[in-house]
Amino acid sequence: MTPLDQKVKTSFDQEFWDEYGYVVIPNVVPQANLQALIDAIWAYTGKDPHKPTSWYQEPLLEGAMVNMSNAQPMWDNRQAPRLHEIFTELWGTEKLWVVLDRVNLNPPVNEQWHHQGFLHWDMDPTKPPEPLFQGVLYLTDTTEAMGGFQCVPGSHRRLPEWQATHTADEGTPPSGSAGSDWMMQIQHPIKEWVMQGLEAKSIPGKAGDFLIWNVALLHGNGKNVADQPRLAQYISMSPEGTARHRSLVYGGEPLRQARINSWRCGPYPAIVANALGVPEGVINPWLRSLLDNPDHVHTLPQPRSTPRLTEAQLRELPALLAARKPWADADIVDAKITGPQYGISGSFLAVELLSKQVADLLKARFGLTFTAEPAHLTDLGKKLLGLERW
Ligand SMILES: O=C(O)CCC(=O)C(=O)O
Repeated sequence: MTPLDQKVKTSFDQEFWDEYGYVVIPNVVPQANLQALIDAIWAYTGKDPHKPTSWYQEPLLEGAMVNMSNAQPMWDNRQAPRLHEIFTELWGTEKLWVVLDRVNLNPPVNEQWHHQGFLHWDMDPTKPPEPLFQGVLYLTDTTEAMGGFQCVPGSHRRLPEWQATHTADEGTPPSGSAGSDWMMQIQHPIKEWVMQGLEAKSIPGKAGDFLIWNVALLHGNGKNVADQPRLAQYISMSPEGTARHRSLVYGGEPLRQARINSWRCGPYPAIVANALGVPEGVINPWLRSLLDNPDHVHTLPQPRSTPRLTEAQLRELPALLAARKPWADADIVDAKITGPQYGISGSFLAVELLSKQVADLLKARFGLTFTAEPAHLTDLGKKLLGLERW
């Protein structure tokens, strides 16, 4: 029996879940947590909720995703006991790890931001779905027009029908289409088949609502045609010792260490960002780009606030980094390679490890002082991370 077959769920309407493939549970975290995370997202991105022009500055990533992962308010939501109760019911075990996922800030479309929304699966649609659950926490009241979560209700039941009547080859997107990318924004044969007679629906919600969906549900987020940005945090849990990356990954001890490292190194990108005078959300893609192309070290991101480093230190920094080559350190290279196996946290880990190396270099060379306290974890949070075992 898989967890999906269990019929005893007290948190939500089982019939609705079976029929539509998602369910909304209200008030899963205290309202104060929501505001703390909203403030943290604005600070991370360097945007101002009251200045719409700032919403369209960098970082503005595909899907309106924001790559923050270890901020204290994110952990405060992840370790909210109510959320753990819900996933305990779903999985039939309390021994869970939380997915080290990210947040979303989707501003209204305009001439700079054309996000039309997307629908996709985070699984291989030619393979039978695993009993996996994904979740999104609404940080603000979100109307249908705001580009929040959208899905094709019932598509989770149609997908196995497609699989029963087609071969995997028939699911291959035509060459030249973007159907094989994870967003599946353009034509994809399985998506088209599954959607016949069904409709995409935007799911509105109140601040503090938690929407859980079945991994087999065609889902994504929408086009924001309102006047306020959509803000949300992705939260999911899977059994201890696993991560979610298209399918369930059993990572054992290396995965546990990677997760702990990610949490421990979580404060360092902000330290580097402050040293350079840019928001953390701008330093993140720059550090990420060094992993692929170290030549990017010669172009520092433009300061947006007063850097902690002096002008002379900033001038010296590229040559210093080019000589030290922290991106070539074995643990960083390893984290980059193994990233996909660890789900989203793996790709973050390489950046976090790199930022620690850079911060340590700034300390050794320029005497930069800092404290790097990882997010505070409750007893539950320690288990949900893997710092302590269940
Ligand atoms: O932004 C959303 O609510 C949907 C996110 C999504 O598609 C995903 O996490 O896979």
